[in-house]
Amino acid sequence: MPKTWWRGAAIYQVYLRSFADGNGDGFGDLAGLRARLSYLADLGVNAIWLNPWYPSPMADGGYDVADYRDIEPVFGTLAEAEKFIEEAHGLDIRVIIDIVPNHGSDQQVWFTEALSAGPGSAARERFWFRSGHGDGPPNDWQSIFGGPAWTRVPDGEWYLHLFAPEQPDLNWNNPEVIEEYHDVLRFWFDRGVDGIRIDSAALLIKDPDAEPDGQDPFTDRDGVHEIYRGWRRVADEYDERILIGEVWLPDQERFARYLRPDEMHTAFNFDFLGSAWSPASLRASIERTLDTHVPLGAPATWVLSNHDVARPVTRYGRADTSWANDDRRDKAPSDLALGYRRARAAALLAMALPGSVYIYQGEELGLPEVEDIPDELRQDPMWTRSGHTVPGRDGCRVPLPWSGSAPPYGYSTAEPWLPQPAGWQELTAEAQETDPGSMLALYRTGLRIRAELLGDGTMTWLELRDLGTGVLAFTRESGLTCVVNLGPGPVPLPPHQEVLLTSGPVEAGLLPADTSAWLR
Ligand code: TEU
Repeated sequence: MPKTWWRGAAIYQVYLRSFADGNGDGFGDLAGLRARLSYLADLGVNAIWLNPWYPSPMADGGYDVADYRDIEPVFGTLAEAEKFIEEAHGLDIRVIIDIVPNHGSDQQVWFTEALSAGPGSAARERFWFRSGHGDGPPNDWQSIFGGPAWTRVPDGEWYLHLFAPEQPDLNWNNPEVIEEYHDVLRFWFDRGVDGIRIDSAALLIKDPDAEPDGQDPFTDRDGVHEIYRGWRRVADEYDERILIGEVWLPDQERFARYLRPDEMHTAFNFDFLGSAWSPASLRASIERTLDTHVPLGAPATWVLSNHDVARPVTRYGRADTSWANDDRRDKAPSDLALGYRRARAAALLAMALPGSVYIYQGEELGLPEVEDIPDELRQDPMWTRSGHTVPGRDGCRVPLPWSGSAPPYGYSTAEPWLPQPAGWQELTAEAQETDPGSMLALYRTGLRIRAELLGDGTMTWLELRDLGTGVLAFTRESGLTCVVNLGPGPVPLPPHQEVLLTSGPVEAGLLPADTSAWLR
């Protein structure tokens, strides 16, 4: 298996709208990102993944793409994007972009053409237009954001949207759709992009007319794999370009099918992200992950957060550590001090495991989920589509605090598009920069050690039975041992020559509860 950059990479996710604002309009942009590239180089990441940066009406934070071959003016220009790619490469940082193939935007030319061309037209064949049943939709499918998955157009037909009505689903049985995306991939590969994150990758094949056939009507249908075989052939026309799938599937065996050698290179490990903070659950998830990845020769990925889930500091501070921020309001309050300790321990665990690791912007600052955004400022379509019962994902998308003692904390010179909480002055990059005990320092040191001793490869569990069932420990080929104490009380560290890094204070050789250590 050739060793290539992505197999053990540390990949930093930039949610551009909230990273840094370079032109003073309250929205993050490419100018802001380019000005902060040295921060990411100092952090020690190997690649940046950017959420969609294309022209978009922003009905779903840019996942409603109006033109796949240009840049959203609020973010900058195509020329700036090209400069950014060049500058990142100059710092030895690869660039991964987000492609959204399941749906476009209702403002995309294809969709406006389909509307005016009318029923039965070739333009409508690029989407899923159907006549309804009487006055109702063609079937009872529900949108993932809530409400019906069909919307009626003035001439009486309905179109399918698994997400918001502004995101009409594309028809992947249509060869024109397949060709279009091959061309879009080449457009960006030709501009130096190193990898593609494939949005909602398991949903592309669907058949609203079919009789039930034992498969889910739109998730993980067998035909979807042929699409990625085609994408892989395009990626393989270039040197070391990769495909990363956003594949949410509870079944690891089904998940692994996307990683067969002629499909995607890697996919996000949501099984690990969804694991409870318990030794049995984490160990089982790690084992399941490696059991399905190793036989395929595909490296695992380790993900603790992204722009769709509650931030680790907040979810690990609750008895229910599940990621979902799409459940009802009025959750039990989170013990943020506990969550912070566990998030630090989890970071060292994720960074030590074999494969690549993802860091979502703000994770390295230990930001909590912002749960008290005023209702009238919420932007996520989940909030409106659920009839204001599901708060949605804005709480993990709040603009980053960079410096200073009050909002907007150096993020912008204007009012940020989502408000930042008071009290984040201790969480700014500036405040953490000089504090060796900060989350930022932990990530920096962790990533530095990781580059030398961790990443791609294998691991061996250490059975430390005398320490009870609350401890997970494993060694890597380099000799580094990672010990995570998930039990209720302190445990003695196993024999070692050197303590390389710990997520919390270790005194008299005792590793406290909810703490990780890297030993040699
Ligand atoms: O997410 C796919 C997806 O299934 C999500 O809706 C997920 O279930 C939800 O966010 C969990 O809270 C991708 C993107 O990551 C997400 O931001 C987009 O909204 C969605 O696709 C539509 O493009």
